[in-house]
Amino acid sequence: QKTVYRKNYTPPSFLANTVDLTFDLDPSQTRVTAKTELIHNPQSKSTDIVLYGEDLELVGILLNGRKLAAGEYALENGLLRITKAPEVTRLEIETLICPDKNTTLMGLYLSNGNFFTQCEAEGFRKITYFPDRPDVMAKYTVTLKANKKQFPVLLSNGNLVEEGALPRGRHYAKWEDPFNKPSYLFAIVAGKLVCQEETFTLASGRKVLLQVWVEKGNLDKTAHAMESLKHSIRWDEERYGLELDLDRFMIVAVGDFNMGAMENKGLNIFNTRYVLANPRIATDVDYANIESVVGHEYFHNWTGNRVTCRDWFQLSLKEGLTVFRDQEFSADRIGTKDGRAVKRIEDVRTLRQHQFPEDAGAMAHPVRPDSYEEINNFYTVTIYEKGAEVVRMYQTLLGREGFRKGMDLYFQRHDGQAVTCSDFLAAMADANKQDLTQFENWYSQAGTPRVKLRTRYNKKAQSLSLTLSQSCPPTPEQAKKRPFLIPFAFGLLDAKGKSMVVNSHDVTVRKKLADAPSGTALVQLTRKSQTITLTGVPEKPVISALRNFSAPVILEYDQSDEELALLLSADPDAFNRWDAGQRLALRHLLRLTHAVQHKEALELPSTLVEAYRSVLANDSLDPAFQALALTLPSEIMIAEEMKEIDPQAIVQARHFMLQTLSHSLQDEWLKTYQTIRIPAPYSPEPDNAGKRSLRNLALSYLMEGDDKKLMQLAVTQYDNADNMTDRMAALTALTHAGNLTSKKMAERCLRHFYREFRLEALVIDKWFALQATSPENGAPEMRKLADHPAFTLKNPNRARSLVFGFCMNNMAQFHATDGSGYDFWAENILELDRINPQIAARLSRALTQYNRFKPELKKRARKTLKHIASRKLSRDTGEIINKILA
Ligand code: HT7
Ligand code: ZN
Repeated sequence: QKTVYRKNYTPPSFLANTVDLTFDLDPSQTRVTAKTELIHNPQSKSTDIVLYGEDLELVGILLNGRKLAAGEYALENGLLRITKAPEVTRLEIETLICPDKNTTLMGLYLSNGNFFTQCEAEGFRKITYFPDRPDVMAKYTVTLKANKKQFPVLLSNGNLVEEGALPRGRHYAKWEDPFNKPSYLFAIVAGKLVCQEETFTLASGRKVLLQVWVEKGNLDKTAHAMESLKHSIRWDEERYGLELDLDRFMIVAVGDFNMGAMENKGLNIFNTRYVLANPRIATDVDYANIESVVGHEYFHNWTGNRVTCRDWFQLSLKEGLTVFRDQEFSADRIGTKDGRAVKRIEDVRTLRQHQFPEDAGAMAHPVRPDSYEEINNFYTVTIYEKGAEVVRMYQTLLGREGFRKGMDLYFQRHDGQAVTCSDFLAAMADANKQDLTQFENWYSQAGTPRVKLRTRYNKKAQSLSLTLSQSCPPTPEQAKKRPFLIPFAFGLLDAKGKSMVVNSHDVTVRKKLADAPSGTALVQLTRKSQTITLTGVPEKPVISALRNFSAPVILEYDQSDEELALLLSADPDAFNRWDAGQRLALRHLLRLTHAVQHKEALELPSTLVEAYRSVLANDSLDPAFQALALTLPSEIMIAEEMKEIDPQAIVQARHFMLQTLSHSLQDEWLKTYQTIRIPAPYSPEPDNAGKRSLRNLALSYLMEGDDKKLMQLAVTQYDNADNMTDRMAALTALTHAGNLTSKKMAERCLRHFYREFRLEALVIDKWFALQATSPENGAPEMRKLADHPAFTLKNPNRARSLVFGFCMNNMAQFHATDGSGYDFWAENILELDRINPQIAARLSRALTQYNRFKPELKKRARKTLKHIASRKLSRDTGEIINKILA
């Protein structure tokens, strides 16, 4: 495998001015003519033109109007090289491609008979030979020609400048994008599509055309995406002063897509999952995800498109920043009492659930990686979610105003350029006249730092000393780490839970600290160990540490159950209130797991039960917050805390805690379930969604006991639901309850669900996922489901629902000691790898932490990994499997 290194970056030898593309669209053979004007880059010593190409049939090349003979260029390993090219070179290249054979969903492909493209990161080279790298930016003109009946709609980036009829039932459309862009932002769509459209007035008064394109049967599911787009446009104007720079902005939904969505300039292409919604098919979570992904892609228009990445090592420059922006957008949109905290909790949960394990495993890499074999493998939670945390830390350190100044300077300096993470850091530092040199370590070092807190209270002197020490475990190719600059926010509570004042010369009590209640102080931890002293502390306080999760670290701080219970009930920082509950639960889940392993009696202390009871009984809390506070840490989070992972013991311990909380608080759960009233008709507004999530959590706790009367509640809810959230929650509760009574009821509902929704692909995905994640179902059940006529590995959403659902979210069954789960996993990787290497490589990550599993599983996992490694693998899957085995 060829490794690409960041340190080897060299500027492109030629830059492109203009690109004029013509597509003669035909499913089995599409002809592409690419006329590119290239100009030598004074920053490069080379005079060779280097063009990338993959799976292309080259028909011919003209250079400044002259046909090149075969000996005048070299074509080797996907590189077309023209040596000693003139200073200004006009190239005309003709290629043939086969969209109907393209199952990778990169480049030009077909989905349900319509044409789509996906060019990020390196898909443009599957369309034509081109300097397919993000630092080559050009103006594109695109002409699409196709059969009119089969492909009535022809779309590309920018503005439609011409359209008309052609002989033999064909027609054409010509598009011009007024902005310079790298090839990865190029897109076309052609086929039978319809749209919902609206004229929207920007803050400046300029009018723009907004369109959401879907297949005909889905026109009743576009309203929420359109609303989300309008809210996104407004938010970016208000928060960052950024205006939509185009006259026309399109979103197109496609059923076959490798990721969530793609920010092609003016022509965003979306997985149907992040566009289509109506109450019948979409849950509250789907609605929220659609809003956030529509926002994300729209925000890329500035952070990614207007200012793009110099090379793919800088991916987090656009992704981390844009995730941060979409997180802030969604947090602002919630608008309930603890809305921003609720969003913060959800985001940190994602980070802990997915990114922390990645950072602790074989695929750990810095936010700005140093090398890769296949760039598609680096669209990771580290680049996206940890990258967003890194951006958030600038805001925490500089305040919201300081952060905005940094953003303004970033655009002022770099609009229209392809830049690096260091350029972003420099803009933040310069706009605020701060030295952020040490902050660079967040970009260059992998691994989750651990921050240890030790406190000493001196009653006589009324002083409190806090000693903060940081460390970071070794990660692949990085044994030793330099200290990070860690913004550490904290506050103090007295024994009654009242905030205490923080007095110290060592910390900043910042009024403008975003999302911090008064009394929150900020320490900049820069050394390996640092002690600060607080004075005028009249009593030994309870410390609320790392408020609002001010840095992506693991906090090591021993607090008693009583202290955690106090924080859970009284911390004015809502995030830390939630986190105290999680730490309390996690501590006992670990203790219970240990007890299961050693066949000891299982018990839950009353502190925990009572702490939960008071959260549930407290009507003044935001229901969405209550639901999060009463949701136990996941199995993966428990595993993360264990030296040697024992999946079966974890699942059993967690199940015991759920059952105990179900029994001990049964009256409260029932009361919550019966008294929460949600206005009809259904609306996905956060206020109602929050109530539904608490009500449905109560239902799932009630299902933990094998009580027929309680089970009937779920069946009734399933039968009467007027929306997918309630229907799905009831079905999940029944399917996952795992007792005989629920099983029979679940079977009937599952059959009904399939019949009712068989024509809605996204709902059938839910049907598969629900069964794949049921603790009752093992590899044999998965095989049966994989034989279902509605199952196919060719569609990534469907593959994700069943295979990923089982391998990533069904801990006990996937890690079955007989190895049946691993065998199922291996078979699917090998089959998928022939169809779609990107998706196969993602599935391969299920065992990145195999080294930490108990010995018998570790051995079995290694055998399976070796079996996969012995086969011929794609570059994508090969990189992951080999790194896991290394
Ligand atoms: N920037 C987009 C990346 C993307 C992608 C990457 C590889 C293969 C397929 C892909 N589809 C979309 C997504 C985003 O972050 O907005
Ligand atoms: Zn993105």
